[in-house]
Amino acid sequence: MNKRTFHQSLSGAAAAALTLATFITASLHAADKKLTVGFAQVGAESAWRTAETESIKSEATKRGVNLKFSDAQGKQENQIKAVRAFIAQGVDAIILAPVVETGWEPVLREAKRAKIPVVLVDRGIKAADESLFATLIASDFVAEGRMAADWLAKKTGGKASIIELQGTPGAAPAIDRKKGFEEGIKSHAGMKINASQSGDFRRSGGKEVTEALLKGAGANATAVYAHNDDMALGAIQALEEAGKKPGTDVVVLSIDGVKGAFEAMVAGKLNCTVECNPLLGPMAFDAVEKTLKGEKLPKRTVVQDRVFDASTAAAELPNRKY
Ligand code: GYE
Repeated sequence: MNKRTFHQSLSGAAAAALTLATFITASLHAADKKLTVGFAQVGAESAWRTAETESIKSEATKRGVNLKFSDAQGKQENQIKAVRAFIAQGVDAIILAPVVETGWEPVLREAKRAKIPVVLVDRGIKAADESLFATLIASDFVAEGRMAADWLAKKTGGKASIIELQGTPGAAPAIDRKKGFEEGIKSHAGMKINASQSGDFRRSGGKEVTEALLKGAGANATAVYAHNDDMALGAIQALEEAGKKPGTDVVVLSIDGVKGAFEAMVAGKLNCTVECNPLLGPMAFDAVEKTLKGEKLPKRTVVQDRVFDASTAAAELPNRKY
């Protein structure tokens, strides 16, 4: 090799090394690329929801995900706007906790067109085209309603005149918890819902509605069934103000299993809560990562729940994570 060719091959090697270095940096960069995920949350109506928000936010931090968070203040139109904004910003994926079941197709079609996968958490939707979302991670609300009814039937020997406090109208957990409960009491002739109204999953709603119903169709109620703990806690206040003893005169049961419910059970004012796990962050981001890798997900993952009543509340309280 003469001097010249030696120099030439040396610079060739240098160029090749440089290309390789650029390639490695670029691929490392790609592997490092932070995911950007939009989370369209319902609002902050209950302790359950605050726990869910916290779970998603902390899991995003843990995984180094850049999370864009939107609180829709309980309004579907705000959630739709948030999803559209996420699409416009070109996020990698969207996590949606849909406030109501219907009316999602148009905006989900926009996400699909933009090739942005949507992971539904906690509440389901009604959509003929299931390809509009990657997966749904949620509890079985019909089963929760049935568990509540079964517990109440056992507790009361199948005799109860019931006030039902419904969740947000049109929301999957409100529709399904009503359905499951009604199915559960059907075989007990002595159990009847005498009054039923929405308290919008809020403590204030539970209190106001119970106050009103105690003056009317629910005057002789022996039980209050609330679609969530916050409304039950509101109902407890209303019952006390009406001179009744919640937990004793009137059996109170609800769904969620938040700390406040366990405290009320320990105080003897709430009789039972059916757990509904809000700590969905880890599962939601597992789903996001898998779907972005092109893995096929099950259309639905059911979160398992348990029934807790006053007899075990004190022992369970220190273990509660939300
Ligand atoms: O039970 C209630 C909340 O969607 C499962 O929404 C959730 C429900 C939860 O406001 O407390």
